[in-house]
Amino acid sequence: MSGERTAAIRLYLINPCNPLVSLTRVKESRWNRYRVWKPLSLMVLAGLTPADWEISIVDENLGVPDYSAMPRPDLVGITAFTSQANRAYEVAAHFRALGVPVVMGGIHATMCFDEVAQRVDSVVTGEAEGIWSGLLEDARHGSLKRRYDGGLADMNAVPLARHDLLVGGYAFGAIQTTRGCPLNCTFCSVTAFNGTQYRQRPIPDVVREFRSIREKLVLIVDDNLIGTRTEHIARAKDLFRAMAQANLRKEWIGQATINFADDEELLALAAKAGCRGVFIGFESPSPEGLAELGKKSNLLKGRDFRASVRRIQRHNILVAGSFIIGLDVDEPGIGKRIAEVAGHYGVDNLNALFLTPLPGTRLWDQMKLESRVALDTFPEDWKYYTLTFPVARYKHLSTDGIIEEMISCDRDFYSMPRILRRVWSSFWHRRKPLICLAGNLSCRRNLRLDCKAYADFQRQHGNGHDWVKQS
Ligand code: B12
Ligand code: SF4
Repeated sequence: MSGERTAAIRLYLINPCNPLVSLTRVKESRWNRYRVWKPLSLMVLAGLTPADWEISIVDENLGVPDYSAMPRPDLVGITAFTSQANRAYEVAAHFRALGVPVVMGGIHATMCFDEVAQRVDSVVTGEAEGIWSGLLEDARHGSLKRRYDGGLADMNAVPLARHDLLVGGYAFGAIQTTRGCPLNCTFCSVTAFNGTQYRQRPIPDVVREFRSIREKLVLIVDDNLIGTRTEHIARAKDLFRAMAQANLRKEWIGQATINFADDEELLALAAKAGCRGVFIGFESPSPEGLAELGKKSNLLKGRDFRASVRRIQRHNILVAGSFIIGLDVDEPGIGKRIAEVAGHYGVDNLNALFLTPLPGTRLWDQMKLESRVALDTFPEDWKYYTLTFPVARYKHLSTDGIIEEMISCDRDFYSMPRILRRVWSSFWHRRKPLICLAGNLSCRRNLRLDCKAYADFQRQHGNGHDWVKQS
């Protein structure tokens, strides 16, 4: 872009797809529609953009458009998780070949600045609130800098996201009420990216933004919706009270640590504010595993996970439990063990993932040091960093072995008798048996697709990178 322009300036904000990501396989199961989520980062960027920019948000998860048939933009902004980096570079190359400047931001750009800087015109590291309007001014004058570092934003500066720009095609809307996480688990990027300081948006902003969301169902994307300290919980209660009082008529799901279960008033307020489901990271069935991952909050002495899950469910809130396979303490049989433990805890859904070193995490540093990052032909291999492929060398499990563990975990947990038992329990406790059934059947159906993806992966990568064989 060169020279000053007074007419509207065209900005494309793009969320690249990853063809290997099962979450978007809507065709295979209608219920997968409920797993395609809105790219909130781009709606926030749009909220920060002055009115004289004409903005189009493109979410490739809904289908890859024919960019050459679209009007030429003046500037392209791309967001990407690590698993989307390859596709992000393809999109960037397309527009750069047309002479359109490309800016990339988000978690991958922040963690892998050097790699990204080689492929786009300008890289934004950190949160965008403090630098986006200046960047747009620079773009307008044809003087984009190579790097803008937004650091951590002041939560008063977080704009209302432009929910009006992405309508149709989604089952859930999305909103954020806090950033950062007071915990610092070894495998997680959140603390490295958003900091340990737990920052909360002003409650009136959240309520106002909620009102602008069209969808009845909403994902609250916060990594840790309630926090850990007394003052965090007090704020969460205030937020839920304000949401209930505003009579938003929304139902929402969120992410929290297991301490969500420890406060009856908090649970009652969350349910009243529309909470219908919560993702909880249990991570490992053993205290040794939890210690290895630095998940201190789950190590509380005397914690009874089963009773905690029940307490949450009593408020008509579904619990989806997440576990990780591939820890140094994990031995053959871990898959079945996780399925058993998740069944014992009584979670409604189980999400088991492979231990994955994501750039910028402590796990990454450790595995790099020990030469255990197996799939390291970057950027090509980033597409496997979805947590659904074994990309590392695992201490007691070969590549084939860990895949078998994952399959046996899912097969056990999603076996028909176990699904029916869960649905019956949900019915008996007057919860939501139909939603429980649909969610479980959808996961069971996806298992077949996962097995095919593993077979393709094994064909391409074999067992050549096994740690077990080498050590
Ligand atoms: C919601 C969410 C999802 C949704 C995605 C919704 C979507 N389409 O965006 C779902 C559930 C689908 C999902 C899936 C996955 N996720 Co996820 N997800 C999140 C979560 C919790 C919130 C993201 C969000 O909306 N944040 C709110 C926005 C406002 O913040 P933001 O994205 O950081 O954007 C700000 C800045 O980064 C910057 N910015 C961002 N993009 C751009 C672009 C430009 C041009 C500019 C200038 C600036 C900029 O400006 C924004 C405003 O400050 C994050 C954690 C987190 N704190 O970010 C994990 C997170 C991003 N996910 C993660 C992972 C690993 C995954 C998966 C790979 C695995 C999994 N099973 O969870 C999959 C794969 C997805 C894929 N397509 O490949 C990791 C990513 C780490 C990494 N290095 O990539 C995170 C950080 C969580 C973690 N524990 O480590 N995820
Ligand atoms: S509690 Fe969750 S969001 Fe917080 S550091 Fe651990 S895994 Fe990340």
